[in-house]
Amino acid sequence: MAARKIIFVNPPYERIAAGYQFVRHITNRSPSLGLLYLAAAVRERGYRTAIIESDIEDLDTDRVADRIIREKPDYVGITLFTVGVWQAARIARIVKKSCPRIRIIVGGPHISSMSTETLERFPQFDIAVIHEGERVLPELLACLDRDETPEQVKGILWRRNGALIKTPPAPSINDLDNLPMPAWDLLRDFPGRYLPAIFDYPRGPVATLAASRGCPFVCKFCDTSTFGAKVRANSPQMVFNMMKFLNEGFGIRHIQFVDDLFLASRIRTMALCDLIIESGLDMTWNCTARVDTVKPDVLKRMKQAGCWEISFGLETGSDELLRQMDKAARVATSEQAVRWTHQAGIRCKGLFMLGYPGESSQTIEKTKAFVRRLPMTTMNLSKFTPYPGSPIYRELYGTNIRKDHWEKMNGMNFIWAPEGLTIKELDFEYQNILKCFYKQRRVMHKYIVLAIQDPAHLKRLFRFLLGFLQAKIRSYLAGHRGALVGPNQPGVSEM
Ligand code: B12
Ligand code: SF4
Repeated sequence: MAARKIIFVNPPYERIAAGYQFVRHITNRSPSLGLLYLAAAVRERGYRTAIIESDIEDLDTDRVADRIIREKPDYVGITLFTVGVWQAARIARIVKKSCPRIRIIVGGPHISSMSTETLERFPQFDIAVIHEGERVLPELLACLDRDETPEQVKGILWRRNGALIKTPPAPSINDLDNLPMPAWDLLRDFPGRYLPAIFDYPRGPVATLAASRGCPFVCKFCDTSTFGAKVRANSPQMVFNMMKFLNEGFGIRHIQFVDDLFLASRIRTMALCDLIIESGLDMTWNCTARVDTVKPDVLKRMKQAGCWEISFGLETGSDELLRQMDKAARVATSEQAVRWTHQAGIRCKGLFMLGYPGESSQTIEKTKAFVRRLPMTTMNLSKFTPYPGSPIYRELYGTNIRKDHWEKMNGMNFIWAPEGLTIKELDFEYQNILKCFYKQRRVMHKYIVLAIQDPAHLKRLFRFLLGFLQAKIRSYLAGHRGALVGPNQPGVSEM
């Protein structure tokens, strides 16, 4: 029997407004690390496999579906963030209509908390894999290959005669070092196309890595349902091996660590830094850390080992709001961590959130003052979104499932407003907070230095500006008087 085939899909979820496609030149183009791990795990068992990164390959739902129908795999595995569910459902519907025998399997952060609701709503998804997939998926496929029902496979939700059956949870993966390395070789044009957002890295090419999984904290806005509370980690040697493999095999010069808690263990961090320093590996990297895990001595070693930037979830300038989010840290701790990082010569990126329950004009003013006085190099401000799987989702909506909002859950839309503020006011303050930070001369200066150090940034900026100009000209020629419009993307109503 010829080897069975599975195509993995990261569906399109970019919500770039019609007519603004040129924005793609400066946005994040990171692949799904989850799909890279899954593809490696099934390939090891003899399956033929491919990965479609829809947004990065510039494919809309119809073109993704066409490609799947052309390649006629036995299985399709789709990774789902909440924001991508509707587009994924559209792909699955088209594929099923043309090739009903193809099994559609879904997994990912959205499925870890919303498996039942999602399979109830979308009959075109056949089976859901809940939580980590590297061990469950090969077992599930082996069972389906034999035409057996998968009731013995742990960690899935499947359909039997129209009813949904959930099997007991699969054990979490503790021996991360034994997983095969992510299958970067399956990505089309890796690493060239897979850049983070402009100015978010010192020099390309760039790849993402996770050195650990899990987080024991329960910040109320955060969805930790995929990996749970138990922290599991790769050994420092394995992380180092993966960095070296990427450097020697693909010429990668910068790594973005995507762990929730990169600094969960000081011992592991120091050991990894020692390995990098001793080997002389010429790579830079960035990671995310909690403000209460950094200390000057660790920062110093991290800097020596190539750490370029640390992102901190600072969220707000108000202690009261931090308390309401169940964040352990307070504004003073955040400030200390940012100053230590700055003093160590590491760039600092502040991750903020606007519109959390309890936000008010007073807390917004505190955040503005906070972003002005911190020595950060860059900041991200997301619009508060109650993601399914986060404690605040249950608090705000109870057991109501707000499927109507899924499409907007990308941190760039306010779908909820705290008492005393309207969404219009929040949108206005969103711009103001960003201006408070980005209009500072020292911030602009850092961006100019970065552009000079790596002109690739300037090239991206140039393409963006050129695209903008072309879009404007097209608009005038079409009689739209400069307004940027284009064909609409399929929406919820078209499902
Ligand atoms: C890196 C990252 C990104 C990257 C890359 C995203 C990507 N494509 O993977 C970028 C920066 C692009 C990104 C963007 C966003 N992100 Co993000 N991101 C992460 C982060 C920090 C790590 C993801 C990761 O690589 N994990 C490691 C890999 C190995 O795990 P994994 O992808 O989950 O895959 C495993 C399982 O889920 C499962 N699985 C996954 N897919 C499938 C498919 C099948 C068929 C099967 C069987 C199993 C399976 O098996 C995999 C292996 O074990 C997570 C936090 C986290 N802890 O996961 C947030 C997280 C996934 N992001 C989140 C969000 C909300 C977003 C945004 C929507 C908004 C935002 N806050 O920025 C945007 C949307 C992007 C867009 N295009 O519009 C939320 C998702 C919540 C939700 N319910 O949707 C998370 C969980 C953060 C959080 N704690 O709230 N993100
Ligand atoms: S925000 Fe960070 S520390 Fe808080 S629960 Fe999420 S991953 Fe853990």
